[in-house]
Amino acid sequence: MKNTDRLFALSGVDAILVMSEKNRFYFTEFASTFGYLALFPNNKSVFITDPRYYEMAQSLSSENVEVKQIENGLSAYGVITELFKENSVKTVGYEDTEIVVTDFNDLKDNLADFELVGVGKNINFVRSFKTAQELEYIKKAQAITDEAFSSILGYIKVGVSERDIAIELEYQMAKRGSSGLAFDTIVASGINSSKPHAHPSNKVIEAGDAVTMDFGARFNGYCSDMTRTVFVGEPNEELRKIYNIVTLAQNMGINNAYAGMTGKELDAFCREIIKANGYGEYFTHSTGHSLGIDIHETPYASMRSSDTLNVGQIITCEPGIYVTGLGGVRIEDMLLFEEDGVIDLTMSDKNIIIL
Ligand SMILES: [Mn+2]
Repeated sequence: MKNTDRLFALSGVDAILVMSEKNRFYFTEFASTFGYLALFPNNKSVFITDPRYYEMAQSLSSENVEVKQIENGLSAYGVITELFKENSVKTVGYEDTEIVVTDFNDLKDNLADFELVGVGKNINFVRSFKTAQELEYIKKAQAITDEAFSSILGYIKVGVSERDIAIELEYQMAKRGSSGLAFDTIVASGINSSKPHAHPSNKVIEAGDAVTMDFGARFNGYCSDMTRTVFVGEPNEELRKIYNIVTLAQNMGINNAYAGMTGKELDAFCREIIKANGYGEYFTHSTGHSLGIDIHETPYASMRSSDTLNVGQIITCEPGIYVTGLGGVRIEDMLLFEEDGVIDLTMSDKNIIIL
């Protein structure tokens, strides 16, 4: 069970009701499709679920989580209300960032005796500081991703389709222990590579194509994310130039990243290089995002981001240049902020690869 002291210090409520699957998983590391997690100050918590999970959830008791069962036919809110009253709760934090309107209306009706306070942003903020164990999972997910990339290079050749490459990448990640995809794999070749988030199609690789692959694995519920662009046969002069500018921009971001900077500053380090080389208008997305259980988490690195990038947080650095009719290049690594700079969690080579 995750320590919740920081969350309560930020939120100033008597209890927090966690309803979303991902946040239940975050706090407990117990995967369930149904349940409520009631958090109280001083790391006291109660997991409320139905008979489908009750027996499995007993493993949580070793983590000092009390497990309560909703009896057949009764409502979860009955159990929750009783629990809050026993604990003299007046204010209840809820996930305003996750809950849909109908569930919110239900929540208001059923917990009318308590004052409801949105704490979703606080949960997201706390989640952005990775624990040693979470970092281990993310590093393992990235190691799987790096190995899958090395293994795919011999497979990419003229005549193989984008879909085939995506399937092979996914197979190689699964074989190495990925429990699922961090997100839908992107493989974009030739003129398709000018679309940053193109879906893999039946287009086959042709000589001279840029092939951009953006993909990630999952390990124990945690994501990795990397992008590489490789060339099949000699790229034309402009694509080669673009590759060098994107590499330079990404290096500028990585080498100048420090804890305490803003997401806007990190974005600017990459963006200015691309602008100075005449491709400013072709870098059409932001520089990076954090990740964890979700593939996109706070903090963000963009032109508008006022997020501070702190020790213990992760951010991707993924500049790109996309020219319609020609193709595109993106290179993405995951960075971990430490006291004296960043650690690049992505091991794959960034020197131009011509297959
Ligand atoms: Mn990404």
